[in-house]
Parts: sequence; structure tokens; C-alpha cells
Amino acid sequence: MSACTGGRAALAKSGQTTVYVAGDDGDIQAGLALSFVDNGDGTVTDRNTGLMWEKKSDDGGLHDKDNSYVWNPGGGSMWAWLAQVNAEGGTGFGGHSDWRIPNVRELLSIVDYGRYNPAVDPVFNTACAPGCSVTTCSCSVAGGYWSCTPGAGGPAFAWGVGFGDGTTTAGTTSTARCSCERCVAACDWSFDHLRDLII
Ligand SMILES: [Ca+2]
Repeated sequence: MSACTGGRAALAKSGQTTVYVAGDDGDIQAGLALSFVDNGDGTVTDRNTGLMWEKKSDDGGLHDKDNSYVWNPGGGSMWAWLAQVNAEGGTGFGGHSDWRIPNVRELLSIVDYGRYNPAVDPVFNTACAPGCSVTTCSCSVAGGYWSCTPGAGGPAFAWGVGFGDGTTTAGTTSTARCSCERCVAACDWSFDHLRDLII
């Protein structure tokens, strides 16, 4: 089965590898192989999209997996948190000051539909234990993460992704729910092979 890689932006595999019915996703497994690299500085790069992602910790700090935020601007919002991330250590988290909130398609791109609770690659779920930092572990909660994408009818609702199983849901922007956040930096095209994907 050849993947549809002739287009400008090939999609990645879902991550599902179990075959239940001939012709199902686990059988066909269309798309590019999921491929991530831990950069060792608290960030992860997706080799398919070039997007750099924040790792989460369980150390009670700025990147703690259990922090939750409202979508609406103001105190306790993800926007206020994002400003802290971009100012962290004077240079921004991981030496980058262009962190932003991912849109809903970007956020879905790191879901691994072959896993659940949480539905992520082990690069986002390894050695998570109380006190661990972004350089010693990688944490993800099985709850909702906000995207920056507001609802089509206005910002009373915004889209989030539930990383228990990869569900996309619209959440009330004034409510923190269990909404955590994971930010993404501008594309990191430092990998030579990625340049081949830019058309
Ligand atoms: Ca925690």
C-alpha cells in the first residue's frame, strides 16, 4: 500500500496498528510513519510536520501536566501562561520565544490513535512521576488540551483535544474544565531530511 505522498502535505499515520477488519486502519496504515525526536531540552520535534512541541513535567512548575487554564484572556488564561513560557529564563522556554498555542489540526497531529489514556507516543509519556522535570520525564494527562481555534460561531466555545483517546471537543472558553495546555513553537526545520518535504 503506497501512501499518498505525491501531494504537498502528506498526512501521517494514525498510529493504529491492530487489524480488526480487513480494510480498516490497522490493516491499511496509510500515511507517513509517526516520527518524533526528544531534543533533550524539554522539547520534542515532530519530523513529519517540523513542529516543535513542549514536553510536560510533574514538578509543579510552569510546565506541570496538571496545570489548567481558561481559554478566555486574562488572569489564569492560557494566554497569560504562554507569555510566561516565552519569557522563561530570559530567553523563552528551551531558548525559544516564539511559542504559541497550536490550532486544532496541529494539536490532533500528535495524537497516537493506537494508544489511549493518554493517546500519545511514548516521547510524550515516559517516566512521568511526581517531581520529574521536562528534561527527566515526559508527561501527558488523559484530559483535554486547548487549541487556539475558536468555534465557528464565536469565542464562547473553542476546540480542544481530549488526550484520553483523541476526541475533538468544543469547550466553554470561560471554564478551565480539566483543560491543560501544550504549546508549540514555529517550525523547526533543522533536520536536513525535512527540507525535502518543503515544496
Ligand atoms: Ca503535577
